[in-house]
Amino acid sequence: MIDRILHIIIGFSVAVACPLSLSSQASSNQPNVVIIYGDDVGYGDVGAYGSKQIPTPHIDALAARGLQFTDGHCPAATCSPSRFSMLTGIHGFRANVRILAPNAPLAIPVDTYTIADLFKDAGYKTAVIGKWHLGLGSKESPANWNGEVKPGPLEIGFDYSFLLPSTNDRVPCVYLEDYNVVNYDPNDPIYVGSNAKQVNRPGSTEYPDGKTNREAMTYYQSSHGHNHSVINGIGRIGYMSGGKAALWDDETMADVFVDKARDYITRHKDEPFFLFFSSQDIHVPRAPHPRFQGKTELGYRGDAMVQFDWSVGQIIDALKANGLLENTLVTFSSDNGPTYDDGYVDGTSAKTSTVNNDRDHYAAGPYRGGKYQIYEGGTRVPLIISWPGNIQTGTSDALVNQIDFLHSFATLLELDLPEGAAVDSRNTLDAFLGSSEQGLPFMIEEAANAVALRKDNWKYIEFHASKYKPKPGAPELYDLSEDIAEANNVIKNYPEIAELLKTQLHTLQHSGKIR
Ligand code: NG6
Ligand code: CA
Repeated sequence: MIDRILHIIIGFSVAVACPLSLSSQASSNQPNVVIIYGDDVGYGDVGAYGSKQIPTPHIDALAARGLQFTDGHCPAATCSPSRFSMLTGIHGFRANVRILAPNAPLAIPVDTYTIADLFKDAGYKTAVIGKWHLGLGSKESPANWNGEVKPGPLEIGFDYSFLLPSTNDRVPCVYLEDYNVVNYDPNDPIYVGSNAKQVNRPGSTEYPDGKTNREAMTYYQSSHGHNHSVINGIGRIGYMSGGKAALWDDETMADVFVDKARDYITRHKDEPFFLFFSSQDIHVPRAPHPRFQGKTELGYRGDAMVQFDWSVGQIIDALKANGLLENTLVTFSSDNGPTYDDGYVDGTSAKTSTVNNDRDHYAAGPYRGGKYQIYEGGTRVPLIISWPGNIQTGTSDALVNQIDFLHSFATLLELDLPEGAAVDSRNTLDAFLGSSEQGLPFMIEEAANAVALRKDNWKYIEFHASKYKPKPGAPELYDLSEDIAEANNVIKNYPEIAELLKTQLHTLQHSGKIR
């Protein structure tokens, strides 16, 4: 007991006092970097992580060629804050980033240093292809879907973007290439908003309102929310009108992103590039291409994961075809943990569950909770890094977090971060490349209604009021060395440890930075 307390005190002071080492173990310092990012993919949804029900041969092969982390985390348990943190190296709670509404402005101030800026500074070409959900336009000048939609990724370090602007369950249901809506028709102007009356403009195609036309939801019904504009037979969050010729097709979305990514890789094969490939899979509405439907016994959710695995295989294939596999560092991960019924009656909840059932599929693996939640299932996600010839292969139990990509890649590229940039991003390059088993000495986890501090074997959780739960619960403490499933809250047994962790958490939260 006293040992444990001492360990915490000493560990903390060491972490604060030591300047970060900026030495790099890398043998090549200009690899292409491809971040493959899944949406709501859980720890247990990948074969290499124990999934028996979902075949993921391409992701498993990536793991076999690379390093597979067992304690790898996304920065938050929901999409926008997680992505914000990965791109900026700043915790979402510092900027008050929450899940963004369909027409939200860009959540990353344009003067913020991002991971794309870093690669640009290193002379790379930089692109994002896929789901964005970090807002577009500004507060003063909201996104104009009939003109140039900006600011967006191009203002924060990316040279090229091809986007699903928000999420696939939100309007506008169109692709955006750089500043422009793809297949835009000026005779059918696009309006986006939260209020039906506000967006049904004369001259623009009107879509059924799910609130009054449930029968228009022919793909599947919404289970909660997702009942505003109905597009392609699927109810969405938010209203839009117009843009009929520009509407995406949900079932070919993976094909579209893969084509764009393959094309990007081929076009840039002779210069270093950074590609953020951000799949919509396996977020709701899960609508995999018919060629993937029925590939698992788990329904749409499992089949969407098979589709995502195919996408991963396609990116690897494009790298191989261009002779780039050896000189490309590929990461595979997810923006938050798994969820089942997230708004549509797609059969998932009946067939996939965290509780024991005959399907034996545990989307969060052995961990408690999932998307939205502060328990490990919320942020402990698959994390694989491959860089043939330059990385230790196998598995690593080091505690690592995507928020540290920015600083770690800066180390790899031998670049100093600008003063005040990426304040929560720490250099863990050696852990990411497998040359050290030493991960983070401590780490903050973030969810919609809670924050937690992981340190050594302990996890201390503090809840705060949220929209859905105005009265927060009492703090909790788990000993992960004995209780990986966070089943036994031991805060009453170890009040001194809880107190120390609480103090450290508050210091980190209020100091405005982690480094
Ligand atoms: C929630 C939505 C959910 C999903 C989530 C964002 C409702 C009731 N729930 O508000 O369906 O869209 O936001 O998911 O509308 S995320 O992965 O982008 O964070
Ligand atoms: Ca997500």
